[in-house]
Amino acid sequence: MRGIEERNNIRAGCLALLVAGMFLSLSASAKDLKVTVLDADGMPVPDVAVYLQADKSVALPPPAAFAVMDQVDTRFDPHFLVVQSGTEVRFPNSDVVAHHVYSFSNPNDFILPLYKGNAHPPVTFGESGVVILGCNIHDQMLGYILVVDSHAFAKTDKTGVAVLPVDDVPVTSVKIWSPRINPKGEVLSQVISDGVSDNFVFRLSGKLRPAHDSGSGALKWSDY
Ligand SMILES: [Cu+2]
Repeated sequence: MRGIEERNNIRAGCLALLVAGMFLSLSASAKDLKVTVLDADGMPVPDVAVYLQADKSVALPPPAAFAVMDQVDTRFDPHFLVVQSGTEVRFPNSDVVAHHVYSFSNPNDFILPLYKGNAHPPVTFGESGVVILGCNIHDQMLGYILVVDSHAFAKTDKTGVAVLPVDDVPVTSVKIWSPRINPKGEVLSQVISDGVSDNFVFRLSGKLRPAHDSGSGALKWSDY
Protein backbone atom coordinates (compact mmCIF):
# COMPACT_ATOMS: atom_id res chain seq x y z
CA MET A 1 0.00 0.00 0.00
CA ARG A 2 2.80 2.34 1.01
CA GLY A 3 4.57 1.54 -2.25
CA ILE A 4 1.53 2.55 -4.28
CA GLU A 5 1.23 5.78 -2.36
CA GLU A 6 4.89 6.52 -2.97
CA ARG A 7 4.52 5.80 -6.67
CA ASN A 8 1.50 8.07 -6.82
CA ASN A 9 3.43 10.74 -4.98
CA ILE A 10 6.28 10.39 -7.43
CA ARG A 11 3.81 10.63 -10.34
CA ALA A 12 2.25 13.71 -8.79
CA GLY A 13 5.72 15.17 -8.28
CA CYS A 14 6.67 14.54 -11.92
CA LEU A 15 3.45 16.15 -13.06
CA ALA A 16 4.13 19.14 -10.85
CA LEU A 17 7.60 19.44 -12.38
CA LEU A 18 6.11 19.28 -15.87
CA VAL A 19 3.57 21.95 -15.02
CA ALA A 20 6.26 24.04 -13.37
CA GLY A 21 8.34 23.72 -16.54
CA MET A 22 5.45 24.72 -18.78
CA PHE A 23 4.78 27.82 -16.74
CA LEU A 24 8.35 28.67 -15.84
CA SER A 25 8.13 32.03 -17.55
CA LEU A 26 5.09 32.86 -15.45
CA SER A 27 6.50 31.54 -12.20
CA ALA A 28 7.29 34.97 -10.84
CA SER A 29 4.60 35.78 -8.31
CA ALA A 30 3.13 39.25 -8.07
CA LYS A 31 5.67 39.89 -5.34
CA ASP A 32 8.65 39.00 -7.49
CA LEU A 33 10.58 41.38 -9.64
CA LYS A 34 11.88 40.08 -12.96
CA VAL A 35 14.97 41.64 -14.50
CA THR A 36 16.16 40.86 -18.03
CA VAL A 37 19.56 41.88 -19.36
CA LEU A 38 20.03 42.03 -23.13
CA ASP A 39 23.02 43.06 -25.20
CA ALA A 40 22.95 45.57 -28.04
CA ASP A 41 21.73 42.84 -30.42
CA GLY A 42 18.91 41.83 -28.07
CA MET A 43 20.66 38.63 -26.99
CA PRO A 44 20.44 37.53 -23.32
CA VAL A 45 23.44 38.24 -21.10
CA PRO A 46 24.03 35.60 -18.40
CA ASP A 47 25.96 35.93 -15.15
CA VAL A 48 25.10 39.58 -14.51
CA ALA A 49 24.62 40.63 -10.88
CA VAL A 50 21.17 42.10 -10.24
CA TYR A 51 20.17 43.62 -6.91
CA LEU A 52 17.61 45.86 -5.29
CA GLN A 53 18.85 49.02 -3.64
CA ALA A 54 17.04 49.45 -0.35
CA ASP A 55 16.06 52.83 1.03
CA LYS A 56 19.19 54.04 2.87
CA SER A 57 17.20 54.87 6.01
CA VAL A 58 16.08 51.27 6.45
CA ALA A 59 17.95 48.64 8.42
CA LEU A 60 18.45 45.56 6.26
CA PRO A 61 17.91 42.03 7.50
CA PRO A 62 21.23 40.45 8.56
CA PRO A 63 23.33 38.87 5.81
CA ALA A 64 23.68 35.14 5.24
CA ALA A 65 25.91 33.34 7.73
CA PHE A 66 28.69 33.00 5.16
CA ALA A 67 29.54 32.64 1.50
CA VAL A 68 32.26 30.62 -0.22
CA MET A 69 34.80 31.63 -2.85
CA ASP A 70 36.62 28.39 -3.63
CA GLN A 71 39.76 27.81 -5.66
CA VAL A 72 39.52 24.88 -8.07
CA ASP A 73 41.76 24.04 -11.05
CA THR A 74 43.69 27.27 -10.54
CA ARG A 75 40.52 29.31 -10.92
CA PHE A 76 38.28 31.17 -8.54
CA ASP A 77 35.04 29.24 -8.20
CA PRO A 78 32.63 30.89 -8.71
CA HIS A 79 34.35 33.39 -10.98
CA PHE A 80 32.02 36.03 -9.63
CA LEU A 81 30.24 36.07 -6.26
CA VAL A 82 27.60 38.50 -4.96
CA VAL A 83 27.23 39.04 -1.20
CA GLN A 84 25.46 41.43 1.14
CA SER A 85 27.79 43.81 2.97
CA GLY A 86 28.83 42.35 6.31
CA THR A 87 28.98 38.79 4.94
CA GLU A 88 31.83 36.52 5.96
CA VAL A 89 33.42 34.96 2.91
CA ARG A 90 35.40 31.74 3.21
CA PHE A 91 38.29 31.19 0.78
CA PRO A 92 39.08 27.47 0.86
CA ASN A 93 41.81 26.32 -1.50
CA SER A 94 40.65 23.00 -2.99
CA ASP A 95 43.67 22.73 -5.28
CA VAL A 96 46.79 20.66 -4.66
CA VAL A 97 48.93 23.70 -5.35
CA ALA A 98 49.09 26.59 -2.89
CA HIS A 99 47.56 30.00 -3.66
CA HIS A 100 48.26 33.44 -2.28
CA VAL A 101 44.93 35.27 -2.57
CA TYR A 102 44.67 39.02 -2.32
CA SER A 103 42.77 42.11 -3.35
CA PHE A 104 43.88 45.72 -3.63
CA SER A 105 40.27 46.93 -3.84
CA ASN A 106 39.97 49.62 -1.20
CA PRO A 107 38.36 49.55 1.39
CA ASN A 108 37.85 45.77 1.10
CA ASP A 109 41.53 44.95 0.49
CA PHE A 110 43.00 41.83 2.11
CA ILE A 111 45.78 39.28 1.83
CA LEU A 112 45.67 35.52 2.49
CA PRO A 113 49.35 34.50 2.38
CA LEU A 114 50.36 31.31 0.57
CA TYR A 115 48.13 28.46 1.75
CA LYS A 116 46.20 25.27 1.02
CA GLY A 117 42.90 24.04 2.43
CA ASN A 118 41.22 26.18 5.06
CA ALA A 119 44.30 27.76 6.59
CA HIS A 120 42.84 31.27 6.90
CA PRO A 121 39.79 32.58 8.76
CA PRO A 122 36.96 34.09 6.67
CA VAL A 123 37.17 37.66 5.40
CA THR A 124 34.27 39.97 6.26
CA PHE A 125 33.45 42.53 3.58
CA GLY A 126 31.91 45.50 5.35
CA GLU A 127 31.72 48.03 2.52
CA SER A 128 29.83 47.85 -0.74
CA GLY A 129 31.81 47.76 -3.96
CA VAL A 130 33.66 45.49 -6.36
CA VAL A 131 36.46 43.37 -4.87
CA ILE A 132 38.86 42.20 -7.57
CA LEU A 133 40.62 38.98 -6.59
CA GLY A 134 44.03 37.79 -7.70
CA CYS A 135 46.67 35.21 -6.79
CA ASN A 136 50.26 36.20 -6.35
CA ILE A 137 51.45 32.87 -7.76
CA HIS A 138 49.10 32.46 -10.74
CA ASP A 139 48.67 35.63 -12.77
CA GLN A 140 45.81 34.11 -14.79
CA MET A 141 43.62 33.78 -11.70
CA LEU A 142 41.03 36.55 -11.68
CA GLY A 143 37.78 36.66 -9.74
CA TYR A 144 35.27 39.12 -8.33
CA ILE A 145 33.14 39.66 -5.29
CA LEU A 146 30.42 42.27 -5.65
CA VAL A 147 29.52 43.51 -2.16
CA VAL A 148 26.07 45.12 -2.10
CA ASP A 149 24.07 47.01 0.51
CA SER A 150 21.16 44.81 -0.40
CA HIS A 151 19.45 41.70 0.89
CA ALA A 152 17.87 40.90 -2.49
CA PHE A 153 20.31 39.90 -5.21
CA ALA A 154 20.87 37.26 -7.86
CA LYS A 155 22.69 36.64 -11.12
CA THR A 156 21.03 36.37 -14.50
CA ASP A 157 20.65 32.86 -15.90
CA LYS A 158 21.45 31.78 -19.44
CA THR A 159 18.26 33.44 -20.65
CA GLY A 160 19.48 36.74 -19.21
CA VAL A 161 16.81 36.69 -16.49
CA ALA A 162 17.03 37.11 -12.72
CA VAL A 163 14.00 36.96 -10.43
CA LEU A 164 14.26 38.80 -7.12
CA PRO A 165 11.84 38.30 -4.24
CA VAL A 166 10.29 41.53 -3.04
CA ASP A 167 9.43 41.77 0.65
CA ASP A 168 8.50 44.59 3.03
CA VAL A 169 11.87 46.34 2.83
CA PRO A 170 11.36 49.55 0.81
CA VAL A 171 13.56 49.59 -2.28
CA THR A 172 14.39 52.53 -4.52
CA SER A 173 16.14 51.11 -7.55
CA VAL A 174 17.25 47.98 -9.34
CA LYS A 175 20.92 47.79 -10.23
CA ILE A 176 23.11 45.55 -12.37
CA TRP A 177 26.83 44.93 -12.65
CA SER A 178 29.17 42.58 -14.47
CA PRO A 179 32.88 42.82 -15.25
CA ARG A 180 31.89 42.28 -18.89
CA ILE A 181 29.82 45.48 -18.77
CA ASN A 182 32.06 47.63 -16.63
CA PRO A 183 35.22 46.07 -15.21
CA LYS A 184 35.93 49.02 -12.93
CA GLY A 185 32.74 48.74 -10.95
CA GLU A 186 30.22 51.31 -12.15
CA VAL A 187 26.69 49.93 -11.87
CA LEU A 188 23.69 50.57 -14.11
CA SER A 189 20.48 51.54 -12.38
CA GLN A 190 16.75 51.98 -12.93
CA VAL A 191 14.46 53.74 -10.48
CA ILE A 192 11.64 51.71 -8.94
CA SER A 193 8.46 53.74 -8.65
CA ASP A 194 5.51 52.73 -6.51
CA GLY A 195 3.07 50.50 -8.29
CA VAL A 196 4.98 50.26 -11.56
CA SER A 197 5.80 47.18 -13.57
CA ASP A 198 7.55 44.26 -11.92
CA ASN A 199 9.45 43.71 -15.17
CA PHE A 200 12.69 45.54 -15.79
CA VAL A 201 14.75 45.27 -18.96
CA PHE A 202 18.31 46.50 -19.25
CA ARG A 203 19.27 46.84 -22.90
CA LEU A 204 23.03 47.39 -23.06
CA SER A 205 24.17 49.76 -25.74
CA GLY A 206 27.92 49.27 -25.36
CA LYS A 207 30.03 46.36 -26.51
CA LEU A 208 30.41 43.58 -23.93
CA ARG A 209 33.80 42.27 -22.91
CA PRO A 210 34.24 38.60 -23.84
CA ALA A 211 33.22 36.13 -21.11
CA HIS A 212 35.88 34.97 -18.68
CA ASP A 213 38.11 32.16 -20.03
CA SER A 214 36.80 32.76 -23.54
CA GLY A 215 40.27 33.37 -24.89
CA SER A 216 41.56 36.48 -26.57
CA GLY A 217 40.06 39.73 -25.37
CA ALA A 218 38.83 38.38 -22.02
CA LEU A 219 39.82 40.41 -18.99
CA LYS A 220 43.02 39.46 -17.22
CA TRP A 221 44.43 40.45 -13.87
CA SER A 222 46.99 42.61 -15.67
CA ASP A 223 44.13 44.74 -17.09
CA TYR A 224 43.73 46.12 -13.60
CU1 LIG B 1 47.30 30.68 -7.22
